[in-house]
Amino acid sequence: MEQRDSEAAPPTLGVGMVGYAFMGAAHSQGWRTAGRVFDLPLRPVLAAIAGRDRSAVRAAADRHGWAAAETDWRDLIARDDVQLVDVCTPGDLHAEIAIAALEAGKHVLCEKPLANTVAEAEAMTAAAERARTRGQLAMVGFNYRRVPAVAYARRLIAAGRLGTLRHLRFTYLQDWLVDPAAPLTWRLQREHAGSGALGDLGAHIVDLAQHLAGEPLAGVSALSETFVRERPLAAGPDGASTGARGAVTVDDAAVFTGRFTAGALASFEATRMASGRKNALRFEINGELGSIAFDLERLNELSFHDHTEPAASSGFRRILVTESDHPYLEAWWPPGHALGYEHTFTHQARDLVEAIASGTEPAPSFADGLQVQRVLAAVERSAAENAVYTPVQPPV
Ligand code: SOE
Repeated sequence: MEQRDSEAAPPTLGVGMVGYAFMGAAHSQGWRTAGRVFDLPLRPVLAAIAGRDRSAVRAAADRHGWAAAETDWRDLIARDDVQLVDVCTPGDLHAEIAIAALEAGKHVLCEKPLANTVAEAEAMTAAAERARTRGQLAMVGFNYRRVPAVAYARRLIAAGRLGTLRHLRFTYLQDWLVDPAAPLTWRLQREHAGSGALGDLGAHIVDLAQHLAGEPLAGVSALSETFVRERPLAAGPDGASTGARGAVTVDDAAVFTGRFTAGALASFEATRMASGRKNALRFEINGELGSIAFDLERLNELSFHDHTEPAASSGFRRILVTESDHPYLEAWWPPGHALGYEHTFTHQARDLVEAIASGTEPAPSFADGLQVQRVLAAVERSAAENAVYTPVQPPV
């Protein structure tokens, strides 16, 4: 970190990012805007971005505002102007890059899910714990915690407004794999993605459920399915289809139930086969004193039912989460001037920068990411055992 050169300019935090596809673009936006929207103790500087293809990574650097481009992530980690490494690659590279960055003395932000396996996530968490003793921090990118309405839901639950929780109902529905002609990208290959809808979407809702409940899941029971088992290989570099096909080696959908230690029951559904649903992350949580409901497709709103009110006039009411005392909103627009998906990445960057400046553990930590990974592994194990009981006719 550089020294302050005047009272007005905070010291800088050099960021290096590996990967520049969808998540790379989203994280770039977060790093670009966080220091302009919030008064941060450190000013993020987009120092360098890494990717294997020289011209593509240079184009990404220009488009997203990175000062330099590297074609080897090891060179990015070695740069003196990089103090934080942001890992936005497919899951199979998370562990190697994150551990190397931590061992090189950098802070790390890693996209979700933390890893492809529990063993990788354990190694990453151990590396993060060692790095912590040297003052470096590591965070996993579960960005939906940073939707203001979700952060406000957490506040209501923590303040006891729902009382003891009984039900947590989560779905995350997309439809980009409904078409059997959709190509076989890395997200459909176990060696790259670890799992399918489960790791990609299920990881988000498991993290949110545990975050909102304030405790980890104690057990799960699951079913999963790969509805389309073979797909055309992604087109070659010239864009032309090769005609070849390959096996889908991950789940298209996972449905599971869970139990929290304090007694609440949870249900989860993660699928990329829900025709008509684009990015529908929804939840409803019912407690003895009230309920909340949220839908990412209406992300500025939170529904709240206060069950302590007289029954005749109570019911779900819509809270427009755009007031300046709602989470993160102090820095944005006047009430009613809505936020969107991309703001979650600005909030994520802000929270990590503040944690680094104050030396406090960021959340979700790698240990939180490992906990989610353990739940995903338990879901896969339960689904593989396929303990489905056939309804039996009562004896006559
Ligand atoms: C793709 O399915 C995806 O981009 C996920 O990888 C993200 O984590 C989710 O936020 C949106 O959908």
